[in-house]
Order: sequence, then C-alpha cells, then structure tokens
Amino acid sequence: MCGIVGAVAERNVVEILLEGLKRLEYRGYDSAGVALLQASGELTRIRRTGKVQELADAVAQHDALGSTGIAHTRWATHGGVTEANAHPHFSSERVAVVHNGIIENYVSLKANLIEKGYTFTSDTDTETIAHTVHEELVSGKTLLSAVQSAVKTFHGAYGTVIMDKNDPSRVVVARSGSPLVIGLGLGENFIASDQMALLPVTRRFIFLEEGDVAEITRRDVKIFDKDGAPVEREVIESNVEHDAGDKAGYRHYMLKEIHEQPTVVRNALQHRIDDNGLTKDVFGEGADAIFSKVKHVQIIACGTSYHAGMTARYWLEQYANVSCNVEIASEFRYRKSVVHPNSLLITISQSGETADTLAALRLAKELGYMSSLTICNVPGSSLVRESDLAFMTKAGAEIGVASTKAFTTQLTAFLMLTLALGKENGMTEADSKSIVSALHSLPAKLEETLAITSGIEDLAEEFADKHHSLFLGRGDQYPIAMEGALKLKEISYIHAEAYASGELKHGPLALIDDEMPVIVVAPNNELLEKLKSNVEEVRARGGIMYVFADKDAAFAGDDTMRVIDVPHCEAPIAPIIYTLPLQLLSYYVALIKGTDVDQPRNLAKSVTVE
Ligand code: F1P
Repeated sequence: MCGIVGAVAERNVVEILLEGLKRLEYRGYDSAGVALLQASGELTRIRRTGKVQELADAVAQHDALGSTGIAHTRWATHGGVTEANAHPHFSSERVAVVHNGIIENYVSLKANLIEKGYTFTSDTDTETIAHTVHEELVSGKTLLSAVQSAVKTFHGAYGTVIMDKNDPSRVVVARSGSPLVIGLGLGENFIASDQMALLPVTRRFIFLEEGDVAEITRRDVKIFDKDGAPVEREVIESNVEHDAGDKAGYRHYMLKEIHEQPTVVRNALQHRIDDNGLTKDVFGEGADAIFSKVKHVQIIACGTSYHAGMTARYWLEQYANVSCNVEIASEFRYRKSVVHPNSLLITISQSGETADTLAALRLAKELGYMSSLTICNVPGSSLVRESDLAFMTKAGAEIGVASTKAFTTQLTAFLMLTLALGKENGMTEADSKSIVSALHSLPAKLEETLAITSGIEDLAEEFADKHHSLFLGRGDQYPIAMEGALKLKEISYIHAEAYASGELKHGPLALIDDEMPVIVVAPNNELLEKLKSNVEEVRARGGIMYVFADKDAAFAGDDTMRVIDVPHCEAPIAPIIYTLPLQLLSYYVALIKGTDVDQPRNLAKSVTVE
C-alpha cells in the first residue's frame, strides 16, 4: 500500500524519484508528492492528487532541484484524497516525512502535539510523525536519534523516511510492519518500499528488518536494530528483471501478465520436475525431513492467494492424503484456533508483504506449528525471510493490481507440493504419474487456452450493462469460480458472487433472472453430471448462462446458454486451465466499461496495512 522512494546523491534526484514512483504506482495511486532538499538547505515540496503523471507535470513546470529527496504515491487510509493529505508531510517547514502504514495511536499523539503548540494541516496519521520528530530535533538531537526516540512513541505499522532541512546530507528511515529496502549506489544511496522502484539505479539491496532504523548518506549506510544496537545486514544482488515495468506492447499490464502465463509456469516448473517427478530439494534443503513428519496442513492467505489455497486443499486431501484447512489471514489471526499435531503452516502471497498474512505467520510461530512454508513471488520479501521454507513462484514482477500470473504459478507450486507431501503419505503411483504428466503438459495447454481469446471478446459485450453476476463451479473448480468472480468485481466493478453449484437451491436460485448472467466452469470430470443438473435448475428459471466447458462435456448451447469450448486437459491441471478464460472475460468486460484495468479504484497491489 502506498509507495516510497528516497535518494541521497550529488546529482539532482528528482527524475530518480519520479521514475521510482511510476514503478511503484500500482501499489497506491490516489495522490503523489515529492520533497527535495538542496545542499544549501532549500526545501521544495510539490504534491498533486491523481496519478504520478500529474505530479511529474507539476514538477516539470517548477524546475524542481534537490540532491536529497523523498517521494510518495498514496493509497488513502486516514484522511480523504486531497493535496493537503498527500505526502510528504512537513513540520515547521523543517522536517519532511513520507510514510507507509498506519500510526494507530495517532489520535492521542495528535492531541498531545496540538497541546504543545503544533498545527496540523492534514487529516493524516502521518503528520504526527513529522511533528514528533521535530519536537525531538528542537531538543537538540541529531536526526538519527530524534527518529530513534520518536518511533518509541508510535503504535502500529510504519515504513517511513525523514529529512531535516538543517541537515541535507542524509535521510533517516525506520521500518516496523511495512517494508523498506535500501539501494546501494556509487557515491549515492537510495531507499524504497519495494526494490522495483530502484532497479534503474542499482541492483544491490539491503532489506531492513523489523524495528530497524537506518541513517543513509551519499557514502554510508548505518543500520541500528530495534534496541538501538548497530547491525550489519546482508547485501543482496537482485535478479529481478529490470524491464518488468514495461508493457511489452500490450494495452495493459494485466493483459501482458495473462499472456505471460505459459512462460512463467514453464519457468516455475523448470529444473523442478523431470519425467520421474520432482527433482531434489525443490522446496529447499531440509524440506523432505519436515514433509516426512507432516500430518496436517494449515494454509493462510488473502484475496486471490486465498483462492489458490482453497484449490490446494482439494488436491492435498484427494491426492496426498494430508488433511488441510484453509483460512483468510485476517480471520485466522484474531480467533483462537487449535493446532493439530505435526502441522505445517503454509502462507501464500504474491508480494510476501501482505500485513495480515505476515501477522498470521508470526502468530503461528507462537502457537507452535511444526514448521512454516511460504509460496511467494517476491524474493527477499518479509514472508520469505521469516518462513522456515520458501518456494519461489518465479512469475516475475506482477504490476496489474488484479493478480493473474501469480495465481496460476501458485497453483502450479501447489501441484508440486502435492507430489512432495503425497510421496510421504501414500499417494498412489497412478495419481503421482497423472500429476507429473499433467504438469508437463501445462505450459502448452495454457498456450492453447489463450487462443480462445476472440470468442471471449464477443461475450464480454453482453456483460457491459449488467450489474450482477453469478459464478458456479463444483469441486476444485469452486475456488476457480470464486477467483473468476473476484476478478470481475475488481476490475469491472460488476457485483459478482461465486457459489458451489450444489448450493444453488439453498438461496442463490432466488436471484436468477435474465439480468443476472450465470458463468459456469465445466471440465469433463466426475462431477460433470451433477453440474449439468445445476445448469438445468438455472435454465428452468430463465437464467442466461455462459458455460466454459470441455468439448467432450457435450453441453448444447441455445438462446439461453452460450457454450465456450475450453481445450481438453488432464484433471489435475483443470483448475489452472479454467482460470484463464475467466481472467480474459473480466479483462474484456473492464475494457468495454472503460475502467482503469491495471489500477482499479480503491484497490492497491500490496496490502501492507491490515
Ligand atoms: C493478496 C491480494 C491479491 C490481490 C491484490 C490485493 O496479496 O488480495 O491477491 O490481487 O493485489 O492483495 P498477496 O498476499 O498475494 O500479495
């Protein structure tokens, strides 16, 4: 949520900051701002509501200059979308602050600061950081010790970068609950909430740990842990692709990412399976020893990643004989739950920074889970660093807010995990062979499936004036129906609900009329006949249906039922294959409706606040 970039250099850093913000814009995009500090101590701030481009236009008009600077793209939490609420926030025209996260005790901090004579010019919680640091500075402290003292008074989450007009040679940064990464340059150093922002200027990164405070100058980076002790943190060479920010000729990142799926799934499988099954140490050294003891799996995730977990439950129980629960992270972390003996906790996350998922992992450690595994797309992210085992999905940077290729690579990872856990829990030879063979066929099947795009474009026209829709699936296609509904609501703003089609009679049938399109996912599997009965129930009530079906499923289309052929595939990979047409449907509906596909309203890519 929100994006931060900062730089301390000899050159003018304004272009570096703006480029960084553009690369982070997918994380938050309702307003943006930059503060620049010249060696002479001149402090300039420019803020705009709207996209980063609005800010860039304003900056171009001002000829803004500064060799130290901080910038921010905002996703509003406290305070509406106004220029006054956009970051950076100032205190007394001296201290400038950008912040991701929420200062939960800001109301009492604010009341105190007002009593001491501070005037607030915004409705944000962030402004309390600026005034608190200012108060410490005027008592004679350095910027570093002012920030170290100030953070002791904050409850909640923050990744924050602070500048002092009286000391233009440095920024001080603090991390607690909201990620920050330092980028190391030659005679210049940088800070950002995500390495993506800094890839044009460096590949060498230090990921700050919880509670770290760091002082960054052109030539030096000093890091202190939560107790104020100086610490060394590892420097990591990033292998994230530099041009991941490019649309490669596609109209939207989302469409590019949908079309990348055959390639990224191939990458996810490469060197991990061969003709005999999984290769060695696919889930990391020591994983086999852990897996041999696993009797239960608890999966935790949010949003699309949660749907991957729900699908995995079908696979783990059906093929690997391992009992499995799946729960939304924000629920898991606030209820008492019972830990089964020999339980493996699995978190799933594209970003690896989702606040609730991370908090759930930390809670699970306290609860005594045997071990933790994360299935994640971002190397070096908090979930990767804090889990015992990490499996990287290798989907590459995902920029579209609505997750696509991250989801299908997560599912691919889970099929491999099913093989690994199944090996230890009596999986049949036939099942193992069928999953391995299905995985080998997956990239090509995904390519074949993407070829049905043109039919889906026509179909999308029929959704453009609809306000509601219903998605139906059974078995391991039920979570896929949920994911299809989520995609449609995220980017087209059409209300979409998903039901396990066996539940139709228990309520949703009451909604059926010709204004409510019903989307059905129908592979040719053992539940097909049951699903067909459900389809008839909808038809009998005048429903209009769009059935994505295996050719052999023999659905006969008519006025009330459009049938869209999906290539035949082996059963284990059907959930992955049927995801694609639903992604395309949402995309084309959103295109017709003219919504902001890559940055849908009110959403953000990386949800680092709870
Ligand atoms: C979870 C998630 C995504 C969704 C959006 C907001 O994120 O719900 O599934 O597409 O980007 O966050 P993550 O934990 O998978 O990063």
